[in-house]
Amino acid sequence: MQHPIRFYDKPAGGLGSLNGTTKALRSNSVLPALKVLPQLNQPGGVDCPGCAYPDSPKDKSVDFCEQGAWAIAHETTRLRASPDFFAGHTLASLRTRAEWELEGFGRLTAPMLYDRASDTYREIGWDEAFKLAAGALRALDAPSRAVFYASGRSSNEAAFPYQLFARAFGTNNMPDSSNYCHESSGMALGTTLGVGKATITREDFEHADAIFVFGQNPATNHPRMLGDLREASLRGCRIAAFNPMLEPGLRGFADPQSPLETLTGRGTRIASEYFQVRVGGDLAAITGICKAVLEAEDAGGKVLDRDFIARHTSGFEDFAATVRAQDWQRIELDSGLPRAQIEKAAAMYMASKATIATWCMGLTQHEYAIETIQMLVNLMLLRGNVGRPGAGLMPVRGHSNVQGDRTVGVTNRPKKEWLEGLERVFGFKPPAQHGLDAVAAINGIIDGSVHAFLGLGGNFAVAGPDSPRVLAAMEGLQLTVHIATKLNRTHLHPGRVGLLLPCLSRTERDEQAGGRQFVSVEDTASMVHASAGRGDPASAKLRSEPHIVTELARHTLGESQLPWQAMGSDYAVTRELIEKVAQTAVAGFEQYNERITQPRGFHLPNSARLREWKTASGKAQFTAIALPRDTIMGRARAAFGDAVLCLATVRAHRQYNTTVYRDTTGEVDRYRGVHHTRKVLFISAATMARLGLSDGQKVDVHAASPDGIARQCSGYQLVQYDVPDGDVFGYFPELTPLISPQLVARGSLTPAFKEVPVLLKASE
Ligand SMILES: Nc1nc2c(c(=O)[nH]1)N[C@H]1C(S)=C(S)[C@@H](COP(=O)(O)OP(=O)(O)OC[C@H]3O[C@@H](n4cnc5c(=O)[nH]c(N)nc54)[C@H](O)[C@@H]3O)O[C@H]1N2
Ligand SMILES: Nc1nc2c(c(=O)[nH]1)N[C@H]1C(S)=C(S)[C@@H](COP(=O)(O)OP(=O)(O)OC[C@H]3O[C@@H](n4cnc5c(=O)[nH]c(N)nc54)[C@H](O)[C@@H]3O)O[C@H]1N2
Ligand SMILES: [Mo]
Repeated sequence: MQHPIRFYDKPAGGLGSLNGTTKALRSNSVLPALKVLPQLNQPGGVDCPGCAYPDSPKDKSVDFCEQGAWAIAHETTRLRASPDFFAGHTLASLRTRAEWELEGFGRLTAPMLYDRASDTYREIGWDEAFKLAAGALRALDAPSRAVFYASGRSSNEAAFPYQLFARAFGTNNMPDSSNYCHESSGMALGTTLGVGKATITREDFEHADAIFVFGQNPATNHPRMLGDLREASLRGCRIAAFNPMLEPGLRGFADPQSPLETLTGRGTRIASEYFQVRVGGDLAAITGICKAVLEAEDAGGKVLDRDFIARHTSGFEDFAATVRAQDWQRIELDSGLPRAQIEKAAAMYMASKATIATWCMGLTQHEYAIETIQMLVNLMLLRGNVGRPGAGLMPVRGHSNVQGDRTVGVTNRPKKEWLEGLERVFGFKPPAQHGLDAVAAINGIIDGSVHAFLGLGGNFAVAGPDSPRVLAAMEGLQLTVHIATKLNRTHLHPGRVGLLLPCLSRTERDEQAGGRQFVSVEDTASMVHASAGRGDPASAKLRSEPHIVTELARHTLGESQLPWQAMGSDYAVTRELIEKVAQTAVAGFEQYNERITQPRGFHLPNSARLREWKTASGKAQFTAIALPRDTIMGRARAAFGDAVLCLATVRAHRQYNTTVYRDTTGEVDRYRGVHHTRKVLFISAATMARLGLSDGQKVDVHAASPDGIARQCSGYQLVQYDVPDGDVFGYFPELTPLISPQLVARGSLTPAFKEVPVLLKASE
């Protein structure tokens, strides 16, 4: 059997990225993509539909990355999944296809309705589609039977009418991709700093002395951030990475825009220190750093910002006492890091005058995600690292407008002020009771209490836990409506009325009755800016997301007092309405329509950045957290024995969430060196030796599920890799069937995608 790994010993970026960009273009669509790329992330251009990393505040002629090029090439593909295509493929046959094949059929071109007799999707007219959806929604016995899912790629101008539709219909059942993603970050920051968003902007990277990067693989998922880290490193900023996997992409980076680095293949060092915590060990590691800082203070080191702590914070004494009470042995055991390393991280933190902490899914998709991020806030508060230049916290968001969708009301837990704003502007009383989040929606679909599913983008069932069971259960729904650009597996399990409604993508021209439209999005640093597609639509039958959403609403709710048609035909109307609702709920939307035309848009003020604390105590809040004893892995090992391993599901280089890209040269995960197969598990030599397994061997992965349901994925090849003993890593979405919906983060209920107890058995 061929070993799938070829060790990658070059810095990230460089020629590999340039080749990757060229391949992206060759693979699909040279001309359309080449037209889009120069406009990407530029004033007056298109916001990259890839990640939510902020645009450059400087004038840069190029502000896109290899991964953006792949996203654009796949969006502007010439391939079409047309009605003829669907006529020739039953859903049963499509269900046997791999993720990349579904994606590879190309753009959807016409509205389709599922026909059970032929097991195919068939074209119908738009008006008929809207009427069918409206009829099925109105036939539900209660509004709470419906869920309105949103993936974070939609614009503010689509998301706002979507949440208005759900609430005017009578429900807050608005699960979104945030529930799967940074929910824990929003909650942890909200309780401690009073605002659930990053306290820094991209400029701050130019002023930091130290940057701590937790649980993030930016070479693959936020390559533009790697450019900022490279510049920081070049000017002497120290960078610490906390990651159980030794990620080659975090160690060095050759800037594809630097001819010297690209040609010599010699990059710039990114992480000056690499801390290989155990999976789920960050809470203990950060507790240890806090403890070392407090010990240095006790030894007379004067390392705390006493003035800041006194003036701006609350809860310091409780927090400090709890941290002091944690013993080093326990910290070492739980974090997987020796005390000396933790003290090294603490020394680095104490030597820095301005520190930034960033994080991504390595912190959020864990049982104790909220506590971990709260502990990180504690650490930053100790030296006043919030609300001054070059210092602060940044959850690096995933989907390009996931933050904006939340700002304009897409959430199952709306704030009171937002609902009051809706009532004031629209004159109806929105439901106050919180709705279903993603995991609750999954449970509702499985237990039959949910009857209708609408999805504004995304791949709901495949992106969530227990995908096979959820997909099967979706066929029992009265209604499924998917607003999408491309085919995916969730679409292959339609309800009794099953609609697939194709929409314009972000790179395409959007003409409405009110003229040519543009949309707006908010990045992870709270910059709201415009995005205007110019390309020809993939099909004349495509409609824009705002049009589809407002027409669905109008057909369902009738011509009430709500201005559906105005919002669907002139997005300036929507922005004006957002501004009105936001007036008393979200600061910073004043003169939205005027300011959105500024070249780089505008920044939504962040109260914590201004050192105004909108918390219960009116101060920045320290949180006293003791290391937990009751854990997912502890419970699983007690029930299933010591052979239980902790599986963290991660992304490969050639994928965007559930969208898997096929690279004809077989490259799957460049920096980790994986080729030709995604069915691999990264595992340490020590773990293999302990379990009697060997490198390259094939295994079946069995979930050590808390609910007793058998879950299995077969035929995974073991790859020896530098990871902690007891932890294994593999790719989602393929391994998602192992995940029980009971494995969630406390408080945020985000699935613990990085903390799945599994057992390995040699394949027959
Ligand atoms: N090209 C591309 N770009 C993307 C995406 C994509 O799929 N493709 N997805 C977008 C989205 S929605 C998101 S949310 C982001 C995701 O961006 P990331 O969070 O970078 O993505 P993951 O692959 O989930 O990687 C998480 C990292 O966390 C590490 N990790 C796992 N467990 C732990 C742990 O317990 N502690 C620590 N410290 N680290 C851990 C893994 O080794 C890995 O390096 O990227 C966005 N950008
Ligand atoms: N096991 C495991 N599961 C995970 C994660 C993990 O780390 N491990 N990460 C989680 C995270 S962080 C996230 S954010 C979720 C992502 O969950 P989702 O957002 O639901 O999934 P995506 O794969 O991003 O959605 C892709 C689909 O979106 C549609 N699409 C693409 N562009 C557009 C557009 O412009 N408009 C519309 N209407 N549709 C469009 C296409 O049909 C495409 O198939 O997955 C989560 N799932
Ligand atoms: Mo995400």
